[in-house]
Amino acid sequence: MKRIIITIVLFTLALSACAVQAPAAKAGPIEILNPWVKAAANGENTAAFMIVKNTGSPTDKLIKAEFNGAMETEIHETKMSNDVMEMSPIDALEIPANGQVELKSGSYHVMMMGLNKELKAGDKVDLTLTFANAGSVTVTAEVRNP
Ligand SMILES: [Cu+2]
Repeated sequence: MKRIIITIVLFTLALSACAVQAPAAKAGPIEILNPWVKAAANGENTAAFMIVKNTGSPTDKLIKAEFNGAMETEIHETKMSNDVMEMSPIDALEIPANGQVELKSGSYHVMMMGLNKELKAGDKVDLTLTFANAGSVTVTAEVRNP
């Protein structure tokens, strides 16, 4: 009896693709990773999430977020206040030198208020982020179901 065992290690490729995440956009030392927007109906509010990485120095600041598909777009933080989660706009989000900040649910996020059309899972939307040092960068974010 003859047995041939062939091992194809395709999963190592998949693993390395996960470990080394290519930035979605770059501005100087600033890299934007995994940008996405929560699906929402026309007229609703939604939020964008991502990792903002500063691969250099000095410290930078995200000072503005723009999205032309909403009435207003702001940078928000979420805080616990008397056991209630509250979010409020902030003027700037500090991105430490050689560090990163994750915008995620329950934390910092880009708030998009009053959508002028429905955002469905799979859609792509462009956001413009402005940093104090690195300048402006346009990021294409995928709409996902939360
Ligand atoms: Cu918010």
